Amino acid sequence: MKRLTRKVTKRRSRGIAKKKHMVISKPEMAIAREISPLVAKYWTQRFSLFSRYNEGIRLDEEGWYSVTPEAIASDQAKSCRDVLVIDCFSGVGGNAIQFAKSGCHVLAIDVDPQKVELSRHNANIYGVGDYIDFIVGDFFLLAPFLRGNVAFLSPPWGGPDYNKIETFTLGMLKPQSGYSIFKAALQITPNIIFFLPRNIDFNQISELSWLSSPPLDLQVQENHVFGKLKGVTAYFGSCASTCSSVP
Ligand code: MGP
Ligand code: SAH
Repeated sequence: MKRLTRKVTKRRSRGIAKKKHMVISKPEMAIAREISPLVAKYWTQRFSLFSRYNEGIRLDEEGWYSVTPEAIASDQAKSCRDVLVIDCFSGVGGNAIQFAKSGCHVLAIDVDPQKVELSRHNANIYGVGDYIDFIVGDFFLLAPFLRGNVAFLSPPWGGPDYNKIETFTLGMLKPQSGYSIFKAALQITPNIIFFLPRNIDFNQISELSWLSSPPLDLQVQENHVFGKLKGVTAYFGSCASTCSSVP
């Protein structure tokens, strides 16, 4: 029977280009005036979301509050090199870009055609567009037909208000529960990386590993940017042994 590891590691992702936060050009000021109050908080973090933000990175409202900060996406991508990764909820490309940068080929799926266009555009800015196949589609319908070495899951958490809940449960994930999302991913591969809210119920994460028999190896990592906890990443199957566990 495979070993189940429940060690939680803290991973402080180094922030990127902190200095750039201090310099706001005139065109940027104009953009700042136009953005919605919801997006404003994330706009101030723009260089930790995409270090090449100033080269023309584009996001829509959901993209702003959902994109994985670059340093975290880069850490997550280090657990898999030179393999085929299915990014099942690819958004504006924060993760797909980092997987491609670490030598993986990526199948980036999103149900929203605008997101797919934005992620294609952003991937080209990072020079990795050729390593990503972009698909507009519903992950749940596509999953039975997909094969890959790693499935990456960063589904919607229900918007920025997720953090008002004391304990976030897998049932609160969208558009289906975390259990359904995980089961759909198991059709592709047992090597799954799941990016989850920082207030997630940790007991439920280990329940996911028991959906397979024998239970999947599991490693859980807390993801910090500039010392602030941003999310939690659960690595299942072979990803549990390859993820970085440096405190
Ligand atoms: P946050 O907690 O909304 O922001 O999102 P912040 O700045 O930590 O809030 P503060 O008020 O506590 O300071 C933190 C990170 O979580 C974002 O940068 C995204 O990477 C991730 N995230 C947030 N949401 C709402 C989602 C989501 O719906 N889906 C996914 N996949 N990631 C999300
Ligand atoms: N990791 C991404 C953010 C993902 S946000 C990044 O770094 O950019 C979650 C995404 O899931 C949203 O873009 C949303 O359009 C997409 N989504 C929601 N339901 C989906 C479904 N059934 N199939 C595929 N994508 C879906």
